[in-house]
Amino acid sequence: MMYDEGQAIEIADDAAASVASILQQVADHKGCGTSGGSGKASCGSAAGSGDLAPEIWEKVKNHPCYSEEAHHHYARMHVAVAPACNIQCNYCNRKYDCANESRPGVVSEKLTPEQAAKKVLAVASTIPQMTVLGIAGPGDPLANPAKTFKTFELIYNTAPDIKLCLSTNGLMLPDHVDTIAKYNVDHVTITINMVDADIGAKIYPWVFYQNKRYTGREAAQLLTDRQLLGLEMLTARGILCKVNSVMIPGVNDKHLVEVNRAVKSRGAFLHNIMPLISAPEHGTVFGLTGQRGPTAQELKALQDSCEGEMNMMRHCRQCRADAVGLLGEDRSAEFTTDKIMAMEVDYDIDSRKAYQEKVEEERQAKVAAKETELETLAGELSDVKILIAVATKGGGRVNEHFGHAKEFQIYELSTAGAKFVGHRRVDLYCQGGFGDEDSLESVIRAINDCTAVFVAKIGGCPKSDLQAAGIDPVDQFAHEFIEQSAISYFKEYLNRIRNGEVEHIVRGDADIRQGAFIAG
Ligand code: CLF
Ligand code: SF4
Repeated sequence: MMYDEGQAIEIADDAAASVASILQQVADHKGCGTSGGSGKASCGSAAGSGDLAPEIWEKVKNHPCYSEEAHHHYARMHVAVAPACNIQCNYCNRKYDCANESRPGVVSEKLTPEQAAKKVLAVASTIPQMTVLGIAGPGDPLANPAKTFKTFELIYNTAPDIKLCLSTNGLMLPDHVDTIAKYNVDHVTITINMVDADIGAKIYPWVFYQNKRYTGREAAQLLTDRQLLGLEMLTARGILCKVNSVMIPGVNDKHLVEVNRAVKSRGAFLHNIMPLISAPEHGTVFGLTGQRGPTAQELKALQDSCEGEMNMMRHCRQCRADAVGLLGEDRSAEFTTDKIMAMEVDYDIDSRKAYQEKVEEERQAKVAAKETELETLAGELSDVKILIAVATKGGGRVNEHFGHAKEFQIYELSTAGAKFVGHRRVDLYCQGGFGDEDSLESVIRAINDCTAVFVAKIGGCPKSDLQAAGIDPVDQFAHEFIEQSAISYFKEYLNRIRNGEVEHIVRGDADIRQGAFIAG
């Protein structure tokens, strides 16, 4: 199926004007169909389209990064067509993928644009809920503009139902805004770690721009100026922008509140504050100097403090540059270059659409179930809040065995309902059919701030160790919807407090598992 390019761009221009005006309202604190009178536009994370303008909802409804709710149902893929980079970040070792999106230590298989296009069509025909193609490395996509835009052009012309997404350090962004708009790249992420060059000089040793190498404060000033200009130009065109920031304790952690304000005022839609992942074996400057990353509660506190200002992304998985699948899973090994080249591709837009309609039905059922359960909480007066960890394979259901979980999704429960607040990667507890005690200890440390862990199934051994650690293992909601189950559990928890059966304890902090990020 081919697009009429002229017609598509004309339509896109009209829509862009409308979206730009909505984004301006967001920036002006007027909100875009705001909820609760906060003036903050919601990313439709829980309530579906209800709290978003229709133009924005169309853009985010099946983008797994721009809508927390969509990430339970829709997948994205990356193609690693962009090897070069034009800056140096102290959290990056250039032997590996760009750490602005990936976790450190991951190496992706590089592709030509033609190989990448074949891969996209192969994945789209195998995984019909794959709705977004992102280019996020392994270097900076805009330091490789010919390969990046050739790939987008090929997909724009052959698979118009796939949303195009780009992630960049922003240095070259102002030069490419027209081309980004021309290919309907409707989602752009800029990694902005500072708006103050003194702080920037501690993060970026150099920047290479127009055949000249800049260092120190001058490099950081150049980078921040270009990033903010690029952001303004994109939002003026109605292109949805997300800002990624790496939280580096003692360097930019307090400053990120200022970054949040600066990007919100320029119309950014979403802010994704990610933890620094730093270990000596990554070979990065920060890894070698012992710069630590934040704890789980430090990260959550910063995200909570910025949430009053704008939408916060809390479900980022710091994906590799050739990631494929739902955000919590990695199916890249099924789509290596050898396998793709041997694959028969049957790209059928109608069957993809039919499949996605089924996904929407399930999604609506989930939202309805949550809302019904939420009504039963009405009138509850309590300021108790707890966190729970959930083992899930996707679909918004409690459907993973404890021993098979590679990550747990974290929900905060209160009388306001169940809110997704993050995830914790863990090492597999069950290896070759046997539980591993060291892994169990690391899992407990990763969810130590949680009152309960919801699983589809759990063995006797880990169950008693979790109970000894004060974490309630819950398997009564196997294969049920997560939020509905969580609200039901919370009501019962409040009852048990009232009856004196449990004493509510505010739990401590938890580890962000640095080691769990090293493997792909
Ligand atoms: Fe990829 Fe990034 Fe697009 Fe998503 S990822 S280019 S916006 S399609 Fe998403 Fe992955 Fe986090 Fe990126 S979870 S690392 S935020
Ligand atoms: Fe590494 Fe990405 Fe920074 Fe370039 S922009 S140095 S690839 S983290």
